[in-house]
Amino acid sequence: MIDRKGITQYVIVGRDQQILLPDEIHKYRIGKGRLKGLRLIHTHLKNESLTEDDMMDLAFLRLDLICALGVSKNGMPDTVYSAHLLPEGSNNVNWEVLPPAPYGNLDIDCLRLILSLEEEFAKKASTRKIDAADRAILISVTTDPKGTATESMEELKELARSSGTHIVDTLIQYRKADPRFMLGKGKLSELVILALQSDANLLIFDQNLNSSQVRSITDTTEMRVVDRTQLILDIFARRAHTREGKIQVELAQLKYLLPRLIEKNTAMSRLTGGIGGRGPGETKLEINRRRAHDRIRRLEKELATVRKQRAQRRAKRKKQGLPIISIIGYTNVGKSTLLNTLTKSKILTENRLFATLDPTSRRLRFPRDTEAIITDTVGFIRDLPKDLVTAFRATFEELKDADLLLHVIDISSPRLKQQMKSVEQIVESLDLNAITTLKVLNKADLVSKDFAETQCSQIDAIAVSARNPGTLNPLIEAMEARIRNLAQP
Ligand SMILES: Nc1nc2c(ncn2[C@@H]2O[C@H](COP(=O)(O)OP(=O)(O)OP(=O)(O)O)[C@@H](O)[C@H]2O)c(=O)[nH]1
Ligand SMILES: [Mg+2]
Repeated sequence: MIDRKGITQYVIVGRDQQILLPDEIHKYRIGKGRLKGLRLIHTHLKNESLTEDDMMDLAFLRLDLICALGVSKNGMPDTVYSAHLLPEGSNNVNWEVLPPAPYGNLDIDCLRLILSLEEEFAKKASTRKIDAADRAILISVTTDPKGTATESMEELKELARSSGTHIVDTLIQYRKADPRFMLGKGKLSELVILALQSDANLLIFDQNLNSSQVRSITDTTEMRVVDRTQLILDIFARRAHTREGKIQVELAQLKYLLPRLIEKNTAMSRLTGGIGGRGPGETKLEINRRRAHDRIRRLEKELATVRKQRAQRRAKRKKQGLPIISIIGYTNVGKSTLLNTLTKSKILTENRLFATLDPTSRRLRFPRDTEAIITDTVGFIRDLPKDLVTAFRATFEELKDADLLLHVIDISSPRLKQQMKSVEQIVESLDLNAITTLKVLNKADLVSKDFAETQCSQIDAIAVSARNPGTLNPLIEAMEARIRNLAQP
């Protein structure tokens, strides 16, 4: 067993089949959310690769790395087999087996690998708060009328579902928010019992909580507590695939978490974990804050670089001189589906909130040979978290390039009116009012023809079913007409 400094800490002699690890190893320093600080290097006398037992040791001891040195027939070192844990495995595999390497030709920068793994682990601990195995109770404390409150709860349910959480119960209390516990004291004790009965481990609040509320509720219920903003941020974190998307989301998360950092909070343990001792006289909280600030600064720098590339692409698109049509709308209304059908593309569409995070552009050729660029982007939601809007500023800024906005609305949603209003508010706050907008009522297949017609004339919109290309002609004509209008001096 070798420590981070490369010093041998334990030498263990076993039999050909097995080595017994002494108890002390289990007690060896182990930090929360961190790896053990020890690599286990052992021999495999028949030059066989890593076994299931090896993987168990790797996982249970949270070893930095496990390595088997294969021995050749003539007793010489042969092949080196190694593996390490993964912060986020795929398909239930939570480790990575490195390619076997000949002993004489081994090239692993061990320390660097381990430190970067630790950072990843810690990042997961700090920013990912929700797990597929979580059983959540959704809670709303509100003075809104019943209709508004239940609709907001429905949306919270969809958000929770999109984050992969299992919802075990919901609870609405109609009252003014309690400054300490959000809920009333009596309701809170009811909640504790409910949680016990339903085996819940996570509380999700529809209202945003301040740090002292988070702490009081956590202390009293002994459950994890998350608010709507964190839930949205969490979904974004899962969906971010590009470098830019990832940086933007982590920035938003850090900025949201920073003022909510509390002394006892282990949520940011990453930031104290790993290398570098504490400075003189600093509390853990101060270190947490300082590291969060440092990381924010680093991410912002990196983001600036990534954005330069985006700006170049954007400039190139502008140079082509083609009109730009941007699809906007509430999340999950069918924006990406519409882009796919219009341009015969295959970008990801899903019955989940925020399936799309990264903007996509495609060329669109109209029947009368007009050409345009059509773009799809991240969906909107009521009370879009401020830190997210800031982090995604560049993505939203691009909307300003649009010559025409397609505002897609889900006609089958019971929350159609509120969703439209939220989108209009966001459009205004992003300064996009001046751009010509075409309203599109999507998912018309899910409602009666009559209803679709009434809605269309009421809000001056065109009904389509984005999944069905046969329904798109009126929309295509309307788009082409507007685009041609623009071309006229
Ligand atoms: N019935 C019906 N379902 C549709 C239609 N258009 C889209 N959908 C479904 O609605 C869901 C959301 O579609 P997306 O295209 O991913 O929606 P989006 O607006 O891009 O959503 P986000 O990217 O998550 O904001 C998917 O399950 C689609 O299959 C339609 O015309 N009719
Ligand atoms: Mg989409």
